Amino acid sequence: MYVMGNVTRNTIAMVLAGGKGERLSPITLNMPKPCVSFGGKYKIIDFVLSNLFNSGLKKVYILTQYRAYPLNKHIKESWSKWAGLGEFYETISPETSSDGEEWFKGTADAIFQFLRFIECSDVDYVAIFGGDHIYKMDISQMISYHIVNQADITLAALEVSAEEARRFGILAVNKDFQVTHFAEKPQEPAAIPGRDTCFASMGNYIFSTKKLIEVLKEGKRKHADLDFGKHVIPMMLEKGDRVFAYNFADNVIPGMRQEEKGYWKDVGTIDSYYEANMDLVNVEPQLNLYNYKWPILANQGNLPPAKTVFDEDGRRGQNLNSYICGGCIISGGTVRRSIVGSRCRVNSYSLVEDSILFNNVEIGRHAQIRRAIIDENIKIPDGAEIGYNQEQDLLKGYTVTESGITVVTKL
Ligand code: ADQ
Ligand code: ADP
Repeated sequence: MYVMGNVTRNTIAMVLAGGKGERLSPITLNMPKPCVSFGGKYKIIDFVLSNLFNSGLKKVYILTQYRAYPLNKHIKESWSKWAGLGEFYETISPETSSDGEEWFKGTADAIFQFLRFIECSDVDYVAIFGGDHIYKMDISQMISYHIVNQADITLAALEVSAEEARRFGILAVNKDFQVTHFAEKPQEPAAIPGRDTCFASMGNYIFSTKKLIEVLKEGKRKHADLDFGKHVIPMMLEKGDRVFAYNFADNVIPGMRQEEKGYWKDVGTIDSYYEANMDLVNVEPQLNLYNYKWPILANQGNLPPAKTVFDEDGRRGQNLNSYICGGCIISGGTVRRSIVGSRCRVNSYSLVEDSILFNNVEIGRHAQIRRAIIDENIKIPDGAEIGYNQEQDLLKGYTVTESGITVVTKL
């Protein structure tokens, strides 16, 4: 078998982090999806970067495009310090050349524009991963699998319901898990034989370097907007390249609990994002962030501890079944089943239930908040009610989702 250090040292990673995440609007109006906070102190991109880090893969380029600034800042502040000799976490963005502005036109085009980084990297494998998902994965197992199969490309894949399948690349495999068919976001997704589920691409690929260079050059001759799902994978299948699926359900990380097996969330819509956050404050969440054998790294910040205080009237500030981040002061208010980001204040006689507060939110006295997401740096006035009356919330200019989650952003 392959030794982990050997395969991961022979691999560089390119993380695609430029997507707009339109379905998460208005949360993504000022933030790219990978930079949206999750679980209070994390950003969505911290999950894939932690997976790479814990797998021993520390040569990482992060490709940014939409609203690149907050992402650049986050990588610089939180990730650059984890790099050692010859290792790096660096963001790269589209460049303007004398030929005019070269915006990335598709996921594979984004990689193509930085082909020279790959060509001079002297590694045999390139891991191309999305920056948009919440999951834990030992990527070295997928690289070993790729090597054993002598594959040209390996796609990470998992079973999804037929309703979800239209949003993904859907594959069919033979008994050896060699991919026989691939369709990007098909209208009528083909089910796994004998089941009512489909096998979906997670948008995470391991490429053999030589093959990647070859197919990108060839693909760019035909498609200016070269995309992995739309063009590169179908083209490789047509040419008879060795395309394999890696079954995510086979991945095991140290300290993993049974409920966590196969956990992978797209968090692409407000409702799915909200649900995945709320899972964390369950007594037995599916995603366990307290497994120190597979830590999710984040910006530690230099913040004082969270504090709860009795106010001057003797009202007890309390947190029940919640995540409260550093620098928060819960003073005479009550927080239940909620995620409270760094540096928030919850003032006397207020109630925050089943909600997500981003960083630096202040909840005024007597305010009542339920089933809401409050964007960062917002001050909720004294006595405000949010999440109790949808019509009122809409009148105030807030967004209300189909399942009744109210999103408050700066207007
Ligand atoms: P999508 O997620 O719909 O499908 P896309 O929107 O292209 O594909 O995004 C893929 C990743 O690339 C995301 O992480 C996004 O942030 C990033 N990205 C998008 N455009 C970018 C750009 N111009 N520059 C840098 N990064 C960019 C893909 C696959 C499907 C698969 C799903 C799984 O095409 O086959 O099923 O991912 O979610
Ligand atoms: P099990 O049935 O124990 O899950 P299998 O080896 O039959 O094990 O399949 C493992 C996974 O591979 C399935 O859960 C499914 O996601 C996927 N799979 C199996 N066969 C196919 C196929 N023909 N096309 C697409 N996906 C498949």
